[in-house]
Amino acid sequence: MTDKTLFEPYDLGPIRLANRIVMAPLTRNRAGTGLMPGEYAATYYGQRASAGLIITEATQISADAQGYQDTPGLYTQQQIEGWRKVTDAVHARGGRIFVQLWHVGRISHVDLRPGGTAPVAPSAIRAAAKTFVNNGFHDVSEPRALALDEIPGIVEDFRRAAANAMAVGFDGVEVHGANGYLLEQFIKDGANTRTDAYGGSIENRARLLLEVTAAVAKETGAERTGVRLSPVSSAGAISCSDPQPQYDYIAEQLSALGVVYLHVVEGATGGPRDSAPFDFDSLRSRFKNTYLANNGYDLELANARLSEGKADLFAFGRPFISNPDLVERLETGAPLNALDPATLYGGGAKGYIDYPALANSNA
Ligand code: 8OZ
Repeated sequence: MTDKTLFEPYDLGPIRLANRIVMAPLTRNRAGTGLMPGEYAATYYGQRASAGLIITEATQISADAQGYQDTPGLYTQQQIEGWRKVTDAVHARGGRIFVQLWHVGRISHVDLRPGGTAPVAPSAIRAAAKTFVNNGFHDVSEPRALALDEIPGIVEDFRRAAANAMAVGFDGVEVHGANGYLLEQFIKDGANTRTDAYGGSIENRARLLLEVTAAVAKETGAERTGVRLSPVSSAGAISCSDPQPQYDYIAEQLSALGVVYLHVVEGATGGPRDSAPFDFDSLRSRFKNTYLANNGYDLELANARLSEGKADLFAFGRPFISNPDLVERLETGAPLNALDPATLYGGGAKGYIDYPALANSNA
């Protein structure tokens, strides 16, 4: 295989991607009034449409699902209509876009929550983590454990948001099962001490993720449903005593559901790839569809892993923030723009839609 294959089309289920480079979901905290996509969101995503696939920033399935200031939702009519501008902008430039559906669970703060109520979680275990609220970082609030009879409502909120996504022109949906948020809180025993059908065994801890994914896939088609996982990440101050058998099981079950891709954060989210021992090849071998590799990839590593057959698609995160035409730059060997960390979260156009494309690029 040659380096070229990264830049050749790839068939993701029914969707033809122009290349194998995926824009990772990136939280930017720039939602507008009513948590609809912000004023510049369509421009921002449209500028990045030369990615083979864009996965949007994490997007709330309900008011209950929010944990950070100014992150968008996909549950009100206004939000739904706001996303139409984004999908249109990406499609007008020949791009493909999935929306990442999100419930933060215990990573939240009472000041953001409907009625100032406690965040919901599998168990009443507070994370030693902070969230961005009231324009600053604050400790997350003490959560309460979801009652067994509340769980179908969570599944239903994911399903409804998936229906909204398809109605507004997304090419598919990614279930956010990673980074210490609600679905991962159920999966990992450091956050889940339940004794009902959603806690304890490997099967029980995987149950909510699998129920949500099945419900989403019923709305969108499994061939338009991806799932993101982070088996060994401690993002959100979470731990898991048995990640290998837990995630081997999940990969098998997601494969049986026919999910189109597994998006795997290999190592510590945004950190070292070798933070803990884990056999990621084991997930790939258990999952029959597309494997989307994430975490610290550059062109060299992506090419190496592609030629070894270790992954099909490769997610790039921060480089896409500062390089709207990242694919062209990687393909031509052009230098990359540097990232301004000060404008990552919150603010307006600066650091969002003003990173320059190459002079001859169409980004
Ligand atoms: C950075 C800041 C806030 C949220 C994730 C949705 O880690 C996030 C996130 C990232 O998945």
